[in-house]
Amino acid sequence: KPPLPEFHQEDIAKHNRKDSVWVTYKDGVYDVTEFLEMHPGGASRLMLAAGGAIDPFWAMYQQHQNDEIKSLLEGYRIGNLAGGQDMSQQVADPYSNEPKRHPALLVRQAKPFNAETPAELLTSKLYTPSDLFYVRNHLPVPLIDPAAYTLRIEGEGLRTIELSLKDLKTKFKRHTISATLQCAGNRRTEMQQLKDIKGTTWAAGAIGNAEWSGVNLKDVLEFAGLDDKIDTEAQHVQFEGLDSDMEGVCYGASIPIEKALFKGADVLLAYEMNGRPLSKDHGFPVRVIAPGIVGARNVKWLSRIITSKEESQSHWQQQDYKAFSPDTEADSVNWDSAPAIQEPNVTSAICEPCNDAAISSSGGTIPVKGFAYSGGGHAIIRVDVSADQGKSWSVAELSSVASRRSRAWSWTLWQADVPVPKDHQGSIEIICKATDNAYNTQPDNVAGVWNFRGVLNNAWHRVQVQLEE
Ligand code: MTE
Ligand code: MO
Repeated sequence: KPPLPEFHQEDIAKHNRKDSVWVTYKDGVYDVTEFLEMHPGGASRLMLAAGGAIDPFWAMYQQHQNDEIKSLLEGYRIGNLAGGQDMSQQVADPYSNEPKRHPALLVRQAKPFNAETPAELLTSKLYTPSDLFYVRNHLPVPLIDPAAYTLRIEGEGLRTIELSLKDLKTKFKRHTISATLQCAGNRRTEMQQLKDIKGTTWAAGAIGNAEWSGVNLKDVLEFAGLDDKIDTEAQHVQFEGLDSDMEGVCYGASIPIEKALFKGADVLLAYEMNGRPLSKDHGFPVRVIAPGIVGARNVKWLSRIITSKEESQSHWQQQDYKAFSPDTEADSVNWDSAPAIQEPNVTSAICEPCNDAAISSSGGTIPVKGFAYSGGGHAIIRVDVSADQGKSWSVAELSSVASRRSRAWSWTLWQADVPVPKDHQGSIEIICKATDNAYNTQPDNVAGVWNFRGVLNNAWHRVQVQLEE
């Protein structure tokens, strides 16, 4: 404990206005007034803790608990809590009820839980086993009693209704679709290697494909009275989850209403994944599956659906999950200058061999496997693979779940036998790129698509391998 003045809680509590912001952490007192505008989560988030302890906030958002942030905070220390108090002792862990997880998942952050599927397990099946499917949680997993669960539906053009889980299962036709979910931050590490990015570190495994069953969102909206041929002013469908932060603010997102209503839209309120009830991590008892749309809009633990003139005003719709120019910086960004990500761009990745693998070159070719995916229902039409820096390309063999025109919601798995370049020096780079049915394809390098949130990285995917005789 540094030899600094001691302060009582009552003194600290007075420093709760923007011109003087004090907080405590463990046994320390900090004047963070100057840091306020630099807080990555926004000044208003930090103001919630002004005049008091940040320990409960850091227990919720444990991404704060690293040496870099702790030493940044120490730089603002002005004193110690009187009487040797340590506030962290009084905070309950909001993550004490988390479900058990498969040990093979690669955990990128423990609290909230974020974990991806290991590359070598990703492409063995067209459907990713549910317990190996990546998990992306922003908050603790909510505890939900399925018998007490209700889904509220309201908004423009609707009468307000509430449906139980039983209502959903018995009053509406059951639909099953195959669809891929991918986090917008998938492949962020490649961007982080170029230039530092704050955000969950993802290799290429924040993606998975599953069979989802539930009811059609369109059927439920119509049941609540929506008639899009008449006068509805609804332009967006907002979703809210039952997971919430310390102020009771829940996870939320929205999709444009046409995405829910067009013929063949296939947006589900899903209660099953791969033929079994949803697991806790994947949204039990009901989640949105908006196929062809980025993971963030597929709201889990669904509690409310609101048709509206407006998009969701949630942090994740308005101040996250948007991509900007490489020169746009976090502290000066105008969030309103870019639309929320909906349909992700075409991407692909090599899953086998993995980076730095030692492989035999004796057969003259290298077997390469991976996935490709494009948003908006675009089918993958081709994947090209090169082992000589793009001088020559092998066309991969594709396999995918059968899909109808403009409704290719599932990824494509691929494999290719790529010739070993004759002049190799013992180590080579393998590259892949995919093309979708709109002839969209991938950019060759990360630099041009780099953005400070590290989203939508779809540069050519590259792995380095060592060749052995
Ligand atoms: N829904 C709620 N309620 N809370 C969340 O944190 N995360 C979103 C989305 N839905 C999230 C959510 C994000 S960013 C992604 S990528 C997907 O869920 C991940 O779904 P999964 O964990 O089932 O793979
Ligand atoms: Mo995500």
